Amino acid sequence: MRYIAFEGVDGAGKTTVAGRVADALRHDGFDVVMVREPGGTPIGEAVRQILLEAGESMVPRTEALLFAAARTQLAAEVIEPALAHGSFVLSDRTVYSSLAYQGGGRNLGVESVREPNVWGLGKVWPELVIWLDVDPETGLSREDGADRISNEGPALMQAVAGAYRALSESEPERIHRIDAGQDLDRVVADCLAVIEAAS
Ligand code: Z5A
Repeated sequence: MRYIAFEGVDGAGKTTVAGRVADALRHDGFDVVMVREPGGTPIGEAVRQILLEAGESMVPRTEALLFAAARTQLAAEVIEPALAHGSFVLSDRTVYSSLAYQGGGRNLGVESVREPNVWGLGKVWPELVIWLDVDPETGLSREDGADRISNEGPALMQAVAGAYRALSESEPERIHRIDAGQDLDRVVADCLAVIEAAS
């Protein structure tokens, strides 16, 4: 399994942990491509700016479709070629963020949000999802910057955390929960163990 997602509420440690896992895989001789969502391509970064900095007037369906559009570009331009080349792709957020934030957090419904993403991504779907599970309050306290979505605070993040839990129960073979409240070294070691077991 080469397309690996790092998921979780804000401040769960996705960026930090994905970086440490990439270092370990590279140390073992693997080629690793790291991407982040939204972003990772010129079009995706432009969409990211709109998503994170637009005013409060953005309606939830627009938000969901913009995330899906940025992701579709990333899949075609970066992820599919990297996987074809045999690289690991470690992604800081993926379609599972949309299912949790827009599907669960915004109440659009997981299956409604899945649809445009399936259309956009085709087969380029995360094979392994590492869900860094941390109490949303702890996650928010770890963050040093804020954006339009994180500014909405604990209620949205509790709904998102609940959505991740429900997703992990409905796709247990793909989504692996890691206790991200642990010491960082322990979190990284647990992730590497999951990846090794899935390989
Ligand atoms: N979003 C969405 O709604 N729908 C979607 O489809 C997608 C995204 C793709 C993206 O912002 C926003 O878009 C996000 C979800 C939404 N917003 N909100 N709200 P982003 O990518 O810029 O921000 P983020 O995803 O919230 O990531 P983050 O703030 O960068 O958090 P993180 O990557 O999970 O955490 P971190 O930066 O690795 O770590 C934060 C700090 O905690 C840092 O100082 C670490 O050293 C520390 N840390 C990490 N792990 C530990 C442990 N285990 N112990 C102690 N300290 C730790």
